[in-house]
Amino acid sequence: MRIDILTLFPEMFEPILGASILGRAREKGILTINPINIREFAKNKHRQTDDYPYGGGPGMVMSPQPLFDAFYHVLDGSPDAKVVYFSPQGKTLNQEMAKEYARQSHLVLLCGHYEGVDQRVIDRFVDEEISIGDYILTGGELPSMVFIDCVSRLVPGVLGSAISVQDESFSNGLLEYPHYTRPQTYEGMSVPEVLLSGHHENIDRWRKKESLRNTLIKRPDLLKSAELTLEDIGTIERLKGSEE
Ligand code: 4FV
Repeated sequence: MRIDILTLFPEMFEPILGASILGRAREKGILTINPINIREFAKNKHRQTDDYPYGGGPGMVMSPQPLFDAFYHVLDGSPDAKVVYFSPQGKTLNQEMAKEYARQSHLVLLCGHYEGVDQRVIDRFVDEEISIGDYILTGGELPSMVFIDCVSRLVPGVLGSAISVQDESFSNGLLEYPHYTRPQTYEGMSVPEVLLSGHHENIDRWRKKESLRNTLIKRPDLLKSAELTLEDIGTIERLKGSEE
């Protein structure tokens, strides 16, 4: 997968691009991630990339010329690229969207700044506006990093075979079960016995029940759309009615 990032602050991306899972995936050639400085495409004498808004009002708006030319550059020869713009007006990012984007071969991420970008840029180039939540940030760089993280880890080969994304929160529409590791007892708190039994069917049953419990308590809204078996529905009813 190739990801081009149009940004005024390419240096913001260096720390995450070389680190950990993303760094290894880039070394393996599974991911190509290119921060591109929008300012390099500005043609005016002072390489300005923003201007005052028509109609007046506070703040500045990112000008069309540098962005149009940056898009012509990254989209050249890549008609199937998908363009994402990060904005509070966008569809809120979730795991299902991340799975869809992980299937793409070329993504172009537009990071706005100031009050946002000239609408003609959005109308001409943007396939989808995406929000990471209902709050206002100073720029689209942090949302693009969140997007890159949750999408890249779903690209085959990035996480390696050891880690399954199937058991994760939201992968089946439910929150995850609790996790434990050594030591078996720490400050008087012990790991649930079933996890030490080696009885995989019982462990799986316990994990599903705890996943349903977590979802019922923390995000009951997810139960409406989760993939539930008849046994799951029975478990939920018992959890609701008792201290199980
Ligand atoms: C945002 C969000 C966000 C708005 C103006 C960038 C800023 C500035 N992006 N989810 N919430 N963007 O606040 O995605 O251009």
